[in-house]
Amino acid sequence: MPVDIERHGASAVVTINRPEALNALDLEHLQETHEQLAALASDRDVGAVILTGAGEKAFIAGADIKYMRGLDVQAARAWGELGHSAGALLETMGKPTVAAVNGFALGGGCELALACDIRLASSRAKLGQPEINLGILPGWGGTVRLARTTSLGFAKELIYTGRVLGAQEALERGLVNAVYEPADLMPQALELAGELSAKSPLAMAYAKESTNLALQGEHRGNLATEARLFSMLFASADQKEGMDAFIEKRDAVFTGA
Ligand code: DAK
Repeated sequence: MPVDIERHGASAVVTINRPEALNALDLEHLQETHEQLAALASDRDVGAVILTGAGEKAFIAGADIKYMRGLDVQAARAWGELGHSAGALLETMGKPTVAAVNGFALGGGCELALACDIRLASSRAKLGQPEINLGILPGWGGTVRLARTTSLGFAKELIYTGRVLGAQEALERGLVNAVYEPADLMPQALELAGELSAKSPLAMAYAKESTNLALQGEHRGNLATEARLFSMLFASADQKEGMDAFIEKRDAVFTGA
């Protein structure tokens, strides 16, 4: 299969399966990734999604350069839109998305990791936006999301030079949330996804929706959205359960109601 899906309880692991090309995304793999993400987004049994790459070397070494080489303007536009749409699914689906960056995350690979809510990296990971060296620019959201995740000045440095970072520097720059030994990466990602899946799905979806607004749009409007989403949660059974559990000194059991 071009993309493997594994369920671990309420967590789904999406693995790009093309290790012979360092999981570079050609049309088949990108389309399948997109389809699988769309299906997981609407699956109420899934509480969190982990994105990773097959093998020990790569997360995703980018869009497939050999495929892209021959694209004309129209095909490049459709290709760009498909990548954007995959990124938008990761960024906006109403459940947390975690990138388990197990090796090279370059170009479009770094961009899909940036579209995830949280990035965990192996100590062997290498991240960057080397598109400038191919005569193009990051086209799946990298120019925007890298600046939002790190800083504008650092994003410009990486995008203009194409420099590739090790995991430790990525951590220091805020590009990844944590770094683990390679063998510990997936257990840690599963533990985090399991923890997030146990929260109230509605509170999680609203928390994600509101937090996604943080660095864009109009400040007062964003605060108003937060207040509206906050108050709507008081119509949920999970809000009562969460507060009852605190008062009764027990763990909450959320149902999504
Ligand atoms: N595309 C195609 N094949 C790739 C690939 C890629 N991005 N990355 C690796 N491979 C293939 C290699 O060609 C090689 O295949 P064979 O030659 O054996 O058939 C195999 O994977 C193993 O790679 P290497 O032999 O090169 O392995 P090394 O360990 O020596 O080097 C490396 C690993 C990751 C440093 C190197 O493979 C590398 O530099 N790869 C390219 C990384 C890169 O430049 N990534 C960015 C791609 S550009 C758009 C929107 C978005 C985008 C484009 C357009 N629009 C809006 C239209 C996105 C662009 C990108 O992602």
